[in-house]
Amino acid sequence: MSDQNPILFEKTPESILEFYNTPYKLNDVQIIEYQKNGFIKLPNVLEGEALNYSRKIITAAVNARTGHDKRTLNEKSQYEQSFKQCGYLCWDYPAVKDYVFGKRFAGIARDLMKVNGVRLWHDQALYKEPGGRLTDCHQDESYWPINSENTITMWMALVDVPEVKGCMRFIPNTHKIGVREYVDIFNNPHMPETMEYQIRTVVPLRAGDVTFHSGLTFHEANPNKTDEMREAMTVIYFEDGAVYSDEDARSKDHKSCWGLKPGDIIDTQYTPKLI
Ligand SMILES: O=C(O)CCC(=O)C(=O)O
Repeated sequence: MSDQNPILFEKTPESILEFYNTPYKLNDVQIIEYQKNGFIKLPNVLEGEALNYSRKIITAAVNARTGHDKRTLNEKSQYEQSFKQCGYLCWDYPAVKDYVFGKRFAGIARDLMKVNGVRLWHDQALYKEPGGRLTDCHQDESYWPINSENTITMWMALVDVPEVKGCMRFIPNTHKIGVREYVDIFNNPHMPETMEYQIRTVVPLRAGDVTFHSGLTFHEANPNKTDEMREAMTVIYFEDGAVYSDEDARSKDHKSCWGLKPGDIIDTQYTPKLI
C-alpha cells in the first residue's frame, strides 16, 4: 500500500455516523418497482457533509490501494480499462468501515428484498478513469457462490455520473430468469447466447444518488468519455441465512466464504450481519 492518508484512520465525526445510521424511508411503490424490474434508482441517499466526507475517505482509500500504479490506461488490461476495482476497503480502513456498515444503506437493501436481515458480502470502489471503456454486460451472482435469489448491490455515485461519464444500464426483468451463462468480463466479455432481453434502462445519477440492483439482474456501464474520474462505491448485501453453493456457473473462489462447504450458512468473519 502507498499514499496512506491519516483521515482513513481517524474517528468518523458523530454527525456523519448518525447520518450513516439514519433510516432512509422507502415507500411501497419503490419496493414494488424494485421487485418488478430488478433495480431501482433512489435519490439523495447521501447528502451534504456526509456525501463530501464519504467521497473524501473512499477516494483516499482508492489512492492508498492504487497510488503506486503509474501505468497509463492503454498499458492496462481490458478489464482494468473498465475501472479501478478496490474491494474489501472496509477491513483496511476504519473510516470506510463506518460507511460500509451504515444501517441506512443496509436497511434499504433489506426492505427492497423484503427479507428479515442482511449480511455484508463485500464492498468495492469502482473508479472508471477518463477514457475508460464500457463495463461489459453481466450478472453478478455468477461470480458469487451464494445460493439465494436475494443478493443486492448498492451503487453510489460519489460525483455526478451523467450518461457520458459511465453511468449504469440495466436490463429490466432479467432477475427473474435465474443464473444464466457465466459471462467472463475479465477475459472474454460477450452477451450470453440465452439472453433474449435487449432493452436497456440507462440510469444517470447525481452525486449522492444510488442504484440498487439484484445480483440476478443483467447490467453494464457506459464508457467514461469525460476527462474526469467516475467515482462510484458499491456495497453488496445478501439475505441473512443464505447458504454457500458450488453449483452451476458460479465462481467458487471468494474471500467472503473461504473455508465453507456446500450447504453451510454463510456467516464468516467477512460477512457480518449489518441489520
Ligand atoms: O461500475 C461499473 O462500471 C459496473 C458496476 C457493476 O457491474 C456492479 O456494481 O455490479
